[in-house]
Amino acid sequence: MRRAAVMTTRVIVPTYNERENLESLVARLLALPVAVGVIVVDDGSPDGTGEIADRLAAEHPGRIHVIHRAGKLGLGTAYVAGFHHAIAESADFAITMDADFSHPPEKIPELLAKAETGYDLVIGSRYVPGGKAVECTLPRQVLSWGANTFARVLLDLKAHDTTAGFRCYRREVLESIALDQIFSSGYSFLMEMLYLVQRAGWRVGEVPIVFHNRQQGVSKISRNEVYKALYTVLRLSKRRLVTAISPSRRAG
Ligand SMILES: Nc1nc2c(ncn2[C@@H]2O[C@H](COP(=O)(O)OP(=O)(O)OP(=O)(O)O)[C@@H](O)[C@H]2O)c(=O)[nH]1
Ligand SMILES: [Mg+2]
Repeated sequence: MRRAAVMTTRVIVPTYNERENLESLVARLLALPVAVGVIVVDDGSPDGTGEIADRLAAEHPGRIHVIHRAGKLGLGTAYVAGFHHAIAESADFAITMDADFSHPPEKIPELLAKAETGYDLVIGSRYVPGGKAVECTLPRQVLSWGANTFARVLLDLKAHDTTAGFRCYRREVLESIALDQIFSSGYSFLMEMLYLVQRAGWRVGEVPIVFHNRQQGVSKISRNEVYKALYTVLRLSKRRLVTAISPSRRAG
């Protein structure tokens, strides 16, 4: 029988120089029709985002938790820090999203509704019917499409938006994965995590979203991150191949 108790949700927002966005994002999150707690993971943003997060936490006791890290340690490890906190708080669901409004907060109830129908990971997706990316430059669209296709083909990923940072994870999924052993520390963490989730046999679903390019603040994605993503996909596909042909696997 389904549990009648109210499910608890934490929204993890990694931030690095998001002064223009954080306060209005938190306001939109706290105004949602579903109750969510917010975990901000700030990497010592030079623009004072961490102090804004502390003020918001003081203004909304019990709704916002701030994790301060010493410096820019990467998006992937920021997610992991947030996941550990959500697990420690026994949250039923942990949602990740960017601070720059690329991911519409109002879609959160839909992500949760889909998760509650039996999906273990739900992705807010640009690449399923009804989803799209707007206001993005052509090079950015090509990069995103290329990275997605590359990862889907080489890693046999079933989801259509493999690089999306807007995701809802069931807590058990996070508990089943050795989070601290994930190799990728930056943006390619998203592909690696999706690969691990699918390989573990969890059910992955997608909800269409309209992805808006960042309006305020500056992008942190560098050319280096793109090379790292390429490397991540190649590394994982080699691992996949080796596992597929290893005799112990075939015997088992
Ligand atoms: N804590 C933390 N957050 C980060 C780090 N790098 C990026 N972020 C945050 O991760 C989210 C995604 O970063 P973005 O710069 O928006 O990257 P993007 O969405 O791929 O690129 P643009 O939308 O073009 O800016 C934002 O909320 C950033 O502030 C990091 O090293 N540490
Ligand atoms: Mg962004």
